[in-house]
This record gives sequence, structure tokens and C-alpha cells, in this order.
Amino acid sequence: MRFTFRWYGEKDDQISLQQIGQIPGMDGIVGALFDIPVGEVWPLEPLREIKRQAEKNNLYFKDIESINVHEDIKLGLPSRDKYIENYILSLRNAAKAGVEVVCYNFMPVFDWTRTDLAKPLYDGSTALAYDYHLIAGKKPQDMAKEILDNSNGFVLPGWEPERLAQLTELFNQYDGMDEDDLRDNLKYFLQAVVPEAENCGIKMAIHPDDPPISVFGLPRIVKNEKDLDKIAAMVDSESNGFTICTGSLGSNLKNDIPHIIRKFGRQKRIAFMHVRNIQVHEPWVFNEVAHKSKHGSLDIFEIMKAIYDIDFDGPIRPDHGRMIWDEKGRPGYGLFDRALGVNYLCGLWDAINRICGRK
Ligand code: CS2
Ligand code: MN
Repeated sequence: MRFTFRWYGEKDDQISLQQIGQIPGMDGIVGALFDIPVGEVWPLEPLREIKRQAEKNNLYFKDIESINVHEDIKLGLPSRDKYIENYILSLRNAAKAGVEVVCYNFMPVFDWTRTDLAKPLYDGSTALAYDYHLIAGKKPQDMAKEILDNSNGFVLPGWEPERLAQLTELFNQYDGMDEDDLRDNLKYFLQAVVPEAENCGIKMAIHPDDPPISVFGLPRIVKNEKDLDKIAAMVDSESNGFTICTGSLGSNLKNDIPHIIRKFGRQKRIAFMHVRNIQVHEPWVFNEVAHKSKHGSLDIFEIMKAIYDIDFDGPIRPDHGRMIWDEKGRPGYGLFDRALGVNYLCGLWDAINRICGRK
């Protein structure tokens, strides 16, 4: 298993590769080409450049998050074939640069959604939060504006201004689409892309919907075990894999995360682990917290134990963190709390391995 840390690139990340390399136990970065508009082919050279920079700091670059899927693919428009072709070319270039895992999501319009990017917690730290009461009756346009206004000037993945400029039009295009329609479009995409991924040695890793519930009436199809079963059945291949994001799936307490990890891990379908903790106050009211189990609703020890039990050998990363120690940064992606979080995970991992006697 490799411990990794998401990195937004030299230009866009306030955190340097050297700082990431100084985190104890860190093996690699999770990178992406943030400047390439969704749907275009990712060129080889800049990917190789990330790898070179990472390696200079003794870090791997084997994992991408995310090559985003063009809306026309999710909408099933005739133009999707061209975008699928481009997607495949991007995968081939990624493979040439040494990439093994590619995270993506299939959420219509929005990536992750929160109602507060800096909710004050009891100890003076702040964290991302979601409260469905605050979404009820709100227009997606207003919600998007609030997110942008509160992002400390950083562009947030999934909330790129170009995408938001077309919000009204996008909502009209999704009008009348239900979960089965969206699933058909995912299947079409996977049937084209997975054999190619398999050929070049890449595992695709779909990220769960965050939060795993319909938002603004849009269909969502990666919410729970049943949804994952359906996706696994679309193409029978280890390259048709999952990102198990504990904070996304776990915001629905009915999702038994250790069980999900064991089940899909044994089927060799887990390609990527995102581990973070959240505090669920009532259904669809939650905020992110420090990684340690006692601070939230998830049992992080049990989660790490399940990861051990499936002999997982892919990437794991701390997902979002709180803002602590007066750090100013991209919401969810500061240095301090994620570094603390990954060390907690490393500690649990070492202890489990010692006690269970594997390494
Ligand atoms: C994050 C996402 O919300 C999360 O948990 O990990 O931003 C994630 O990077 C994307 O949804 C993956 O495409
Ligand atoms: Mn995640």
C-alpha cells in the first residue's frame, strides 16, 4: 500500500512537494493536470514533468485524481464518442507516464457539495460541512456563488468557474433524467474505456457521490453498496474499480464501510482508498473532523483493519482536513491537518501489521 497526498501542482498549490516529502511515511502524490479543460486529451509531457518533480522529492506519482468525465458523456449526447476517445488517449498518456490508478466521478453538474466551507468547530478549527436544511429552497446558482466566495481565492476541483457559468443550461439538459438513464450512460462509458484501461495497466476508480444523495433533484448513482454492485456488474474487470471514500459514503450511517471494503476488496475492485472522518449529527447534517476515531462517527481503526484484511496494495490518502493553526489554504486541503491525519493512519497501519503479523 502506498500513502499518498493530493497535490494541486506548483502553480496552484500553496504546499510544496518538499513539504509533502517531509511528512513521515509519505510515499507519493496524487496529481492531475488542472489546466486541461474537461474533455481534452491530457498530453504526456506535463505528466512526465509531475513525475520528475515528485521523484526529486522521493515521492511516487502513480495516481491521478481526477480525469474528469465530460458532461456530454454523463448526458449520453451523440458527441460523447469523441470525448470518450479523448479520455482513452489521456489514459494511454497517463500510463506512459507511469500512472496506475485514475480516480473519476460520475456526478452530474457538481462534484462534491457542501453548505459551509469553514464551519467553526468546538476547538476553533474550521471544517467543511453539509446541512440539507440550508440547501432546501436554495437555487444551485446561489449555492455555487457562496462556495466560490468562500474558497479563499482558490479554484476548487469540481467548482471551476467555466463549469458554473453554464449552470442553468446544464440543469435544463438533465431535466427528466433518472438514475437508470444515468447508469446507462456510465455503462456505455465503462464498456468503452475499461478494456483500454486494462490494456495499458490502469485501474479506473470511480469516486462515490459526495454527499451520497440526490442534490437539487439531480440523479446520483454511486451512493451505497447496491449502487457499487451495479457498477461492478457493468464491466467485469479489475480495471473497473472503486475509490472507497469513507467520508463520502460514511455520511450515510447506513453504509457499513468496513463491510463494503471487505466485500469489494475481495472482489479486487478497490483501486483507491480515501480515508477521512466525519461527525454525523442527523441524516444529511454532518461536518468533517480530525481523522482520529474518537472525534467522529466513523471507526477509523476498523476501516484500516478492513484494508489490512483485503491485503490492499493500492494508494490510500487522507482526504480532506480541517483548517488548524491559523493556516490559510484551499478549503479541505491544508497541510497541517492532513499531515496529522495521515500519520494517524500510518500509526494504525503499523500497529495492525505488527499485531497481525504480516510485515
Ligand atoms: C473528494 C472529491 O469529496 C471528496 O471526497 O475526494 O473532491 C474527489 O476528489 C472527486 O470527487 C473525485 O473525482
Ligand atoms: Mn474522497
